[in-house]
Amino acid sequence: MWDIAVIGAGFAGLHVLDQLRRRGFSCHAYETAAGVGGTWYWNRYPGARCDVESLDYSYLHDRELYESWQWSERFAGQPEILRYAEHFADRRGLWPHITFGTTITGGVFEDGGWTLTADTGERVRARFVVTAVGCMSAVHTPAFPGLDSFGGTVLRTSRWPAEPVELAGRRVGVIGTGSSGIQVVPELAKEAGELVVFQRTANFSVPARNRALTQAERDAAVAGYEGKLVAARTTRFGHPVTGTGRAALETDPVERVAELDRAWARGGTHIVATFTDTGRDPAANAVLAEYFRDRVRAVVRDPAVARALVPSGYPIGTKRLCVDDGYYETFNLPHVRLVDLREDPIEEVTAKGVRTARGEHVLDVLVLATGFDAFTGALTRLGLRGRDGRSLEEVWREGPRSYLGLAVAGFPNLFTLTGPGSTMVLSNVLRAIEHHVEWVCELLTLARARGVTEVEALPAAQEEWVARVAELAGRTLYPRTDSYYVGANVEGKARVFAPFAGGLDAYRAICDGVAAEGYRGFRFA
Ligand code: NA7
Repeated sequence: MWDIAVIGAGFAGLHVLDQLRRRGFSCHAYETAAGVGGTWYWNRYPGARCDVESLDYSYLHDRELYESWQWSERFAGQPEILRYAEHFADRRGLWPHITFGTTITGGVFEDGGWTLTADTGERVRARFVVTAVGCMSAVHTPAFPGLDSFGGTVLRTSRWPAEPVELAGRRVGVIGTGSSGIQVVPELAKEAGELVVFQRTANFSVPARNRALTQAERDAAVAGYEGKLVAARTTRFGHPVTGTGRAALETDPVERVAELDRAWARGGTHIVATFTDTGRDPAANAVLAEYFRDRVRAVVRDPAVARALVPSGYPIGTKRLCVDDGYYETFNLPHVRLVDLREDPIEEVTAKGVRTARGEHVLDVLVLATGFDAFTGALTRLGLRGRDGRSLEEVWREGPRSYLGLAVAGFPNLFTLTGPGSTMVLSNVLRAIEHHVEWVCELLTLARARGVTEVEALPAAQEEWVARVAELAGRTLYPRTDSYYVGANVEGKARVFAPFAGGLDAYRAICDGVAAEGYRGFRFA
């Protein structure tokens, strides 16, 4: 029996596997993919790029790695981030401790440990299980009638083939205009003979202004390493995001636009932090939203297309802000068409293409950029059953319930890195991962020292946490909008805002307090 089984070998899985091994635990990881990297293994679509800057989207716990790794671009692309994950696995000698091509599909807690079962038929015994399955790894394919009958090629951005896809001159359709769709569309337009973009909800998007990093920038990041460690503990996102410190509604309108112009010219998501009130005050939010809408109108030449691309009906920031490279410009190209599904909905996928209310769009390739069963899907799909035999899927039917996002009452000896109820993608996920790994490793080390063999979140602590997460969400504008944050993209999923919205700094302080009080809210046996 392993001391600990780790599920997943993305950034969280690799780090926790390494830290546990360093602490002398016997442990092993199981991974569906044929390699490490998680998100960055699967999402190989052209244009896939991180929306957090490379110098922040890096492990910090390994100073030497931070100082030696040379990111080439401000926002690294998927191939480079995957190389980084592989480099980390090499450096720490993790490969022999991971079984690839193996998906955990079931687990029961019995005789003081977990018995996991895999799709390969393998059975794994482990005292503890740490899940590192990611926030957005469970692919969600909407039930488009006739999808199986399509005679061309169906590609998913989240499962893009490793080998090059021949698209030159072909008729390509893309369903979905979230971060993935918005990144892939300009790249597909470079090759496709014809490109049809099927949009259900227009998103807010900001230009990345991606570019090569200079050696001076890399050196400055290394020189600022200590500061980054401090920021990981003391900032809302885990890295500094500086705005003007002023409220939009208290700033002169001309000055307001000038500030936003500066942020727009710099590129990236930090623009949403320009003013202090746009995340909570609907009137301030409307000012920011209108600024974005004007940018779309200024680029897109066809007024009807511009109207459809202009986001409306929900506050900016309540769906994840997209970061693009020439997305709106793409719609000025003669071979690119937008289909606004609000006016012209999809009726079915046919053998030849996609039929909307107004007619059939003949395609050779259909790209699905339709997103994920976010936050909970990857966990509920593990088929874990708790103490009373109920599955996580059943227990979470009305929404996820966790303590600190890291443990679930009734599921002893289970820790869920970046689980629902933690800050997840509302913070720099690398910073969240490093915090969770350190915290869980400390707990496990203490448990071992005390001869504890069972650790479980108490129901009362969990209820309190669930209420706190809901209360914090209620103070934001997020719950008003249909998004994956509330599970609205998955038919039949309970509408619950899953992340802890209080910021990583506050979250960490709470976790520190829990640990300082002898892991308050946990039962040790
Ligand atoms: P997202 O952000 O969930 O985007 C999915 C897109 O697919 C979005 O535009 C959806 O429209 C659209 N969608 C989903 N279901 C349908 C149906 N049934 N019909 C038409 N269109 C549909 O996933 P991404 O992969 O783009 O990004 C995920 C995260 O990865 C991102 O936030 C970053 O953190 C990186 P909707 O808006 O729901 O109307």
